[in-house]
Amino acid sequence: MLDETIVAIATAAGAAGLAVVRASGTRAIEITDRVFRGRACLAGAPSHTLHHGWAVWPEAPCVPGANGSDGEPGDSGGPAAARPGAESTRRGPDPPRAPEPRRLDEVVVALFRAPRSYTREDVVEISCHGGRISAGRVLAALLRAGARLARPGEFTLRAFVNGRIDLAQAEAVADLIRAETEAAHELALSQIAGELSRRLDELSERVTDSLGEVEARVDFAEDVGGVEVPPHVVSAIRSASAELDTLLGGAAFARAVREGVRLPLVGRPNVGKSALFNALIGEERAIVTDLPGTTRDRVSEAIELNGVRVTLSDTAGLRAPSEPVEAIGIARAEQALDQSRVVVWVVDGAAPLEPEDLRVASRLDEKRVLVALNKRDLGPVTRAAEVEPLLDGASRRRIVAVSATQREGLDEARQALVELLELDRSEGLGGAVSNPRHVEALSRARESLARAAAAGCAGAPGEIVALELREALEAIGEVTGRTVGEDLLDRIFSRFCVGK
Ligand SMILES: Nc1nc2c(ncn2[C@@H]2O[C@H](COP(=O)(O)OP(=O)(O)OP(=O)(O)O)[C@@H](O)[C@H]2O)c(=O)[nH]1
Ligand SMILES: [Mg+2]
Repeated sequence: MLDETIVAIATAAGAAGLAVVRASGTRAIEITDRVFRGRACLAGAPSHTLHHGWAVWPEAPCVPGANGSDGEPGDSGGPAAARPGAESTRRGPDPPRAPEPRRLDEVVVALFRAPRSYTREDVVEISCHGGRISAGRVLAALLRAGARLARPGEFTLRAFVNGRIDLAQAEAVADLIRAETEAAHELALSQIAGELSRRLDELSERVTDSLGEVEARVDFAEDVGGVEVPPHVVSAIRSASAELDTLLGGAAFARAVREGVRLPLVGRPNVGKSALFNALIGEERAIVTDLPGTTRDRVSEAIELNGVRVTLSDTAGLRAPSEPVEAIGIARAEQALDQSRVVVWVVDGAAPLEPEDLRVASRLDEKRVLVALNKRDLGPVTRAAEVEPLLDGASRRRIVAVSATQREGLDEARQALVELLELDRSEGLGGAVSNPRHVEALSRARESLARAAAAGCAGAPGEIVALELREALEAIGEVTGRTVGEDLLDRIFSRFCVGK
């Protein structure tokens, strides 16, 4: 698999100044030479160099020296074949020429020789013109010349397999490309730079040290005095577990940064959900009328709160539907409410609470709820004190008086959302865990460490503690993609030097 040379268009399709076609593998340079005509063959060129020329359809392999100044790109006169006089003054009579290959585009080739490249293999990046045709032509030529089309993520996979980056860094590359906010970008960048990996490596090292001590005691019980786990090892395990607690403590926020948050506005009809939705997104997107039952379908729009992408959705007012279309809209609103961990419950603050309000309130258990007491410009009728007791089941709540139409209280509402969603973390995102796969694996590691510490503390046999520590290491290794096996054994023997 790794001996195949892969190619792909690395840039997005469509009209653009440039497009880049990338090749990686042992034959990347040789294959590119078949489709490139510049001053000289790439085969003899040093790494990290740029070469201006033409991409051509690969009829014949590039022969060193045969390129000469042929087809020097950018010349207004076109290919050198059209200027035989210039050739003959320097080199004498023209040799018989092969037919000129078909030109595909004018390009610049960047050459990166292994191992100083993205994949640690020979890599060639061909910058051609953007648009629908150029990159496709260059790609087709490279395929014709012997490369294979890369699968999604295969360049990054090779960077991982060849040991340039670990698995967490490789996954962060995908996150970076998908990032829709500055914060999501910053988070992915910190992971690519290896901040999370370094924290996990350091953690694994500490756990491996503890395991080394425990196993050595088990294996050489007579030499080191018993199989019980000494207190300093138990406390080392506890501190590793605490480190994972900290790491996972930031995971909810980091995940929100990575994936964004969905936030439906719910409530009975006519309380001003659509008006508030429009006010928060700063656009008259949803229809607002004084007729209850105006909104039928869900309308969504994203805003950014503290660097997190929050997708608000306006929903149909919750009540007993009067006709089938409204019933569908209400079913969608109920679905949005049930599926969301956090909601904005809009209440008409200028009117008494109605049975329909109470029915909405009864569906808020276990949720984080921002109550928007709307229409505050009309004077308060329903106050926070009346709403508060209805939110007993909610996991977190904030109540804010607003006026959607007068644009009042919106900053307080946004701030309340930031607090509700815990987006107000002051520490940076560097090294945070955001990927659910990582969160799951590290949660398992934390549980194993907690069990290991508890077992060690209770005087359980070292084997039990070692078992849990090994599981913790394996789980952490799942994140970075590393394994322990061999070096664990090395560590045990190098540290204890029992000498038997
Ligand atoms: N005075 C005042 N009127 C408001 C305010 N917010 C909304 N309204 C009015 O209340 C009425 C209903 O507003 P909508 O936003 O359509 O209410 P809704 O909750 O989306 O209603 P449905 O879509 O029917 O569920 C409209 O006439 C709005 O102009 C406010 O803050 N102050
Ligand atoms: Mg509406």
